[in-house]
Amino acid sequence: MNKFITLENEHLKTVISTLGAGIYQIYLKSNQEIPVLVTNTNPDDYLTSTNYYGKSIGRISGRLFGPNYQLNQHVYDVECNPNSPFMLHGGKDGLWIKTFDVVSQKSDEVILAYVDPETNTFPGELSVRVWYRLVNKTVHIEYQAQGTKDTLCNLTNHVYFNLNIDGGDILDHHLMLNARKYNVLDDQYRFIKQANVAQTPFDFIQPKPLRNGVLALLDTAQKGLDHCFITNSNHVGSLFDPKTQRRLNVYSNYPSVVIYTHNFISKKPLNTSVPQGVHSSITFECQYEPDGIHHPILNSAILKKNEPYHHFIDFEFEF
Ligand code: FUC
Repeated sequence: MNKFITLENEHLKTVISTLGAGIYQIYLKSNQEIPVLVTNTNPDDYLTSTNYYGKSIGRISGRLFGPNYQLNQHVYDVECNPNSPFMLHGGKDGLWIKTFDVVSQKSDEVILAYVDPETNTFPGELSVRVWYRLVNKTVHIEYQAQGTKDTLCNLTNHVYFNLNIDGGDILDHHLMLNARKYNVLDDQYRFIKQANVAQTPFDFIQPKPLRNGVLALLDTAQKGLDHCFITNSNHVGSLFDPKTQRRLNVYSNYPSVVIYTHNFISKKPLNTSVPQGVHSSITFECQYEPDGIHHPILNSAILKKNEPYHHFIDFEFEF
């Protein structure tokens, strides 16, 4: 049974769900409580949405292509999504749909835990802890995991940001990414090669409005940004809304980030006036590169038996 848990300090209020160890909403506390996440208006829709609003994603994030992968001379079958050549975001039994236990809780922090059982796709049990902590104007996320066998592990969070939800879509938000390379994808999202962002719609080395980059990709299979950027700093990037002067700075010790501009529709009601949520918001899915096990140039996301997995993502707000 899911529980919603509210964390609060003098600057932020955050609503956490035990189902999917997710973030349902983040409020900036100024003269009013300002929501900055696009999400389902109905909490029940949020719990089962395959747009993964705010959810913790794992064991793998992004697409793991089938029919299988090899690890330690053993071939593991990939349980692909229906009518897909890949598993997306851990598949139908991914962490996004699992109910986590509350291990400890204070007014401004909570630790959630879940033990993911062995499956045909993922060897060994994986003990996962997700720690949410409010520190001044930062939502701090820590992922800890440990497996009983060598396995794949690539955990992230899937919140959709809009710093001015009442202002419509995010195409006039300014994005900056500390990333000089991105992963080129084919129409099925298979990794093709790494390429420089310079002089492409993926060049956000200098902050610029999202509009031109997103609209230049409308005719692609991705219909906008839905790509992995190779970051060259713990400061992943920043999002700025010129109308409200609000800013989000993202920090992580992951080597890459998938940026997704909500290019596909939501069939369920959202807290935005943008029709079906298209381009209403943007994710910063900090992670290892998707499908890395199949491409030696990428990080494989292999977690060795009993090796500690420890990553963080910080969402720091200026307002
Ligand atoms: C796929 C992913 C995106 C996002 C969306 C809900 O398109 O590539 O990153 O998770 O699903």
